[in-house]
Amino acid sequence: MENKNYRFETEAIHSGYHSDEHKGSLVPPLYQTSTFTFSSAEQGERRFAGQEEGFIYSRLGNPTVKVLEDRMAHLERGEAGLAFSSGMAAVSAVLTALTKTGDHILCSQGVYGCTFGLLELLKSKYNIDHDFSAMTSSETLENELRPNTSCIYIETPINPTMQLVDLEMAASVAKQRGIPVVVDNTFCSPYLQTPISHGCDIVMHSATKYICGHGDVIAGLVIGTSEFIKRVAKTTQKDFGGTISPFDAWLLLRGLKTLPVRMDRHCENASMLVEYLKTHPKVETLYFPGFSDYENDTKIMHKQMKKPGGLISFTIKGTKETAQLFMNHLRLIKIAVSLGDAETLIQHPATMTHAVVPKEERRKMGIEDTLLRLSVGLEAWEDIKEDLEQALQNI
Ligand code: LCS
Repeated sequence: MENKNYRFETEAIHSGYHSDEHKGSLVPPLYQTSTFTFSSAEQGERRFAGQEEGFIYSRLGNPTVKVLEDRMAHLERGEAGLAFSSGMAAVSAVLTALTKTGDHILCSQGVYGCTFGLLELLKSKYNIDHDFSAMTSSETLENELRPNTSCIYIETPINPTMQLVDLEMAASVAKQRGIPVVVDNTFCSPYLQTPISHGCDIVMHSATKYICGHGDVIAGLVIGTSEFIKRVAKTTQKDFGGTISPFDAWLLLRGLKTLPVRMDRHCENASMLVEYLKTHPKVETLYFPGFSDYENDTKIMHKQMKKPGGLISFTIKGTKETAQLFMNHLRLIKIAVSLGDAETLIQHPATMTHAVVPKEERRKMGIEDTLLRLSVGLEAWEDIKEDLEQALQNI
């Protein structure tokens, strides 16, 4: 594509790919190969020494994967991107690149259950400590930073409680201390939020979700400065080896083309369902950016998000068993973890995505036993509503 800045919808289809470099193929070709041949022993030596550009071995780089990495860097407003075999491979490569034994990570008040598990593992095995912070103001955030804090790690909206963190505020505090802010942008995708344009340093994704959009890939992505991405590519990605397969990268490129169209529909459907759920007598509390009681969330949403997104969390009046009974009555909506797919999915965080988080910690994060998380799909919203309605009538 020519060197011009197009709008997001156009960049999602074209950026990072030049068909003239690939025999005119409209779609980026799938280089399903583990390795690349050298024309001579000397060429192999030069490539390994970094004296000549070119591919070596698909764990170290692959042309299909490179298109995905360049496209995502563009969409996230970063300098460079790196693709991984899962979101957790991306999180662990970033956190281990940014820390050493004795360091401390300051983390948003909630995170995905396996990210919590990774933080616990880093603490018990490598003495890399962490704290959770509500991050409600620059004063509280400053007070919670320790001399050995080596990065701030943020999910916004937080999985699954949907609280928001003010990215500009976090970035300005971190800048004064010279430490990077890492943002897990999985819930928004770059269509709804670009943390780098709010001063944050590193963005990561579980690409399994909205980036893929079709529920058929597990993958992760990291975007940051060229210097940081190069460092991760040569260390915690290359040596831990959480590399994406070329076919999965190819599927993600296909998914990305429709990201804006899909996100608009996810968001429209979610807003309609929020309207329905917010006054339902069997729903206790609803968590959705702009609708929740969290202090300042509406202001933060308008500042950094294009739209509130496609995920709704809510508590059911009753007990854990009432919540489970409700799930069991659903017919169209599937009981499954993951999110961002065409199919509407529902899950019970306390016993599923956040079951690894001890009950006391779950409470602090706001994950009650009656909390459910709905990933609103692309079906007709009326059909999703009717399914919710009949299941709510049955409890
Ligand atoms: N970050 C966030 C915010 C996530 O929601 C997940 C997975 C990950 C990272 C890890 O990505 P993965 O390795 O699975 O690609 N979240 C899940 C969820 O909420 N339900 O199932 C998986």
